[in-house]
Amino acid sequence: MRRRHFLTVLAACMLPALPAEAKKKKNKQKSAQNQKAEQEKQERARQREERREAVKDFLADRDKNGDGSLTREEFLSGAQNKENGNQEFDAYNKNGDRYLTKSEIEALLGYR
Ligand SMILES: [Ca+2]
Repeated sequence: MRRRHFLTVLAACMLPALPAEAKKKKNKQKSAQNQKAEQEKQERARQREERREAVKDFLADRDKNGDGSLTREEFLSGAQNKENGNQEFDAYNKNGDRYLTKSEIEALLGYR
């Protein structure tokens, strides 16, 4: 009887602790998830920045009028081989207009 009483008291003491522990564990999981999400977000931002820089570098000596896109003439000015350059321009000029846009240049640089 005495032992049973002891166990009842012990259980009563432990009960409030259990939800608190569970909550702590949940919070820990949540914070790990948040941390992971934050890391992924930072990684995406880093990749975006890397793409942006790569396009900027690619445009730097080619985009003569600085409009952020390349005409065929601008594109060919940086090409070693004009014939290959023409084919490359056509291959990456997805919408067939007169320019390679930033997203088309990203594709050309292997980012899409
Ligand atoms: Ca241009």
